[in-house]
Order: sequence, then structure tokens, then C-alpha cells
Amino acid sequence: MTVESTAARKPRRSAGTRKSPSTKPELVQLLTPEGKRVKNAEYDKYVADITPEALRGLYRDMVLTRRFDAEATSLQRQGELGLWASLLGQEAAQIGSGRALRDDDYVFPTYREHGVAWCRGVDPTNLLGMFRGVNNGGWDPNSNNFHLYTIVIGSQTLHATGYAMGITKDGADSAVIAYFGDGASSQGDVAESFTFSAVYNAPVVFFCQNNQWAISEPTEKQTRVPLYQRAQGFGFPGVRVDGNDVLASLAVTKWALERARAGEGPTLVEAYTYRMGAHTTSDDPSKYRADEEREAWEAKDPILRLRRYLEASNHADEGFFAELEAESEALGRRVREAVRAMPDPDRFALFEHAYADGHALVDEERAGFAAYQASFADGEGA
Ligand SMILES: Cc1ncc(C[n+]2csc(CCOP(=O)(O)OP(=O)(O)O)c2C)c(N)n1
Ligand SMILES: [Mg+2]
Repeated sequence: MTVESTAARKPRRSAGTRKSPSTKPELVQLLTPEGKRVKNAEYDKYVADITPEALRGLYRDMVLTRRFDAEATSLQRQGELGLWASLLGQEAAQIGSGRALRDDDYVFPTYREHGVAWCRGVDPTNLLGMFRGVNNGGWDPNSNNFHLYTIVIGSQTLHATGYAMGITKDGADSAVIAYFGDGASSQGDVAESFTFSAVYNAPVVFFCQNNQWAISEPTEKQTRVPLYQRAQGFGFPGVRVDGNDVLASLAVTKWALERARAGEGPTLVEAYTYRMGAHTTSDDPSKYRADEEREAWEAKDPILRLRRYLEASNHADEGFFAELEAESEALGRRVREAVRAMPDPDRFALFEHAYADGHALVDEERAGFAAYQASFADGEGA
């Protein structure tokens, strides 16, 4: 990497949108946006044994994940969910990395890893309870080795590191993967987890989905170097992969997991991708980014590129795509019905679990809330 000498330059008053000073970063890509398979001496072997059936499986995973995500966005617009964080555009990064995992590996997600949840076998309807406000999670993390969604940006990288250090102490050969975003890379927690995992040689893969935005902040505001290069300073390898290429995401994550299992310590994978939708349903990206940017990334759509490859190599026929379309619609219906049928929680559950043995202040607040509820004509509250 070429880094300009900062000492030689005059200080700038506002360097906020200055591009990172580096040569063009290397990007691992196995499928071009046009769906052409390109050779890669280092990573081809990690997908060498992939069958046409497995390729169709990856395509199915991405299509169903996108369908589920679209349904959730609609449900929020219809007032059935309080909020939704869409993964639109990030399907390949999530399905590729998710399918690289073994059942005994452990995943620490953010709040956007719906595709990874799908790969872990978490029922998609379980992801929606928290966004509807009827529960605090919705699944048992240990059933699928998929931790609950984490909203406190970057904190799950520390949980993942601690868990990975525990795996080493147990003498197991499983691995951990921590998902986080480009914005999260600026958090102290992430730097601390890099330090700890490096010096303890913890079997953890840091999977950063650089979707170019942290709400309205572009990646240029997070870093002066390509994010994958950060790893070097902590003493472990970093790789940038085309996050819209499901094959490359699968291959690179397999490589990183193998390193972890072999006792070679952490790896940083930067999946270079794009958040095609809003940050969440509370956000309006038209306020801070240009339509042309989104359009340029639409041309690199992860689902379209695998479809092109499947068609060009005769690995899938019209019947496959038609069946999948029907399966998508059925999934949408199932999700819609499940959300509408979710029972409202007991309002007083709000006061439970704040203290193990109760607390006078909580008792007072509970009584105040009960009085408020009773003040309505039907005694049922608002
Ligand atoms: C510690 C903390 N600070 C701030 C926030 C508010 N917040 C929620 S999402 C977000 C941006 C995260 O961006 P990024 O890490 O790139 O992930 P993305 O949402 O793009 O997937 C922020 C600042 C938070 N949830 N936690
Ligand atoms: Mg981001």
C-alpha cells in the first residue's frame, strides 16, 4: 500500500470527505457482475467441489431472504412492525459467509443479519418479534448457535472474542464469526476485540459488511485506509472480498474459518457491498445520497449475477425459477400471517426482570402504571 506522507502536506481544515490514500485495494471476486466465473489461484479451491445443486441452493437462499426482507419492510409500512432494518443488497455477503459455517460454529450478528439467520435455521418469523415490540429477542441462541441481534454497535465483536477464547480453553476446533458494519469499525469495542483476539490467537472471523454507509455517514468518514488493511496493524490478515459475489464470500469465509480451526488466530474479512435500501424504515436515504450511486450498485446485484451464471452454465432451468417464485410467495404469506397472529405481551411484563429480588421504585412505577391503565373507561389502557 502506498501511503502519502501526511507530514509533507499542509493540514486541511476539513478532511471529512477526502478519499482514503491508498493504491486500488485488491478485491477477491469469483463471479463478475455479468455472471462470468473468473479464476482465482488462492480461493478457487474453497469452492472447487461445489455442485450445481449447491449453487441453486445459494440462489434459493438469497431469493427467499430477499423475499422475507421485502415482506418485513411492507409489514412495517402497514403498521405491523415498529421498525425494520433491511438487508437489501447484502444477500451474497450473508449467504456466502453463512453457508461457510459449520453447525458447531457460533455466530454473533448485528441487527441486519437476516440472511445469516436463515442459514442457521432460525425461523424468519422469529426475527420479527423484537421489531414488533412483543419480545426482546425471539429465539434461543443456543439452539442454532446464533446469538440474539445486537443493537449496541460493535459490542458483539467483544462477545465473539470472549466466546472464541473460551473455545480455545475447551480445546474444541469450532470457530466464531462476528458480523459488524463499516460504521462499527470506528468503535473502541471493535479495536479492543482485535487486540484481544490477536494476542490470544482466538479462533474468530471478523466479518465486516462494508455497505458504504453508517446511517448517513459514508465510509470515508470512518477510515483513511481500506478497512481490511486495519487488521495488519493488529497482527492478523485482512482480505477484501466482493460482498455481492456469493461464491467469493463463501470461499473467503471458508479460508478464514479454516485458519481459525487450525489455531492460526483471527482474520478480518471486509465484504465490500452496498446497502440498497434505507438504514432502517425510519431513515430516508434520499436526504444524503444520490440516486446514481444506488443505480451503479444495482448493476452489481448479487442475485442477478448468480442467476446469469446459473443460466449461462445450464445449471438451472425455467422450472427451477418458477418453483422458487411460488416458494417465495408462500414464504411471504406465512410471514405475514405469523406476524399478525403474534400475541401482545402482558403489559406488566415491562416491570419484570429489572431486579432479581424486586425494588421499591419498580413497585411504585408498576402501581402508577396500573392506576393509569384503570383510568380508561374499559380499564384496558390505550
Ligand atoms: C454504541 C452505539 N452508538 C450508536 C448507535 C446508533 N446507530 C445505530 S445503527 C448505526 C450505524 C451503524 O453503521 P454500520 O456499522 O455501518 O452498520 P449498518 O447499519 O450499515 O449495517 C448507529 C450509529 C448504536 N446503536 N450503538
Ligand atoms: Mg454500514
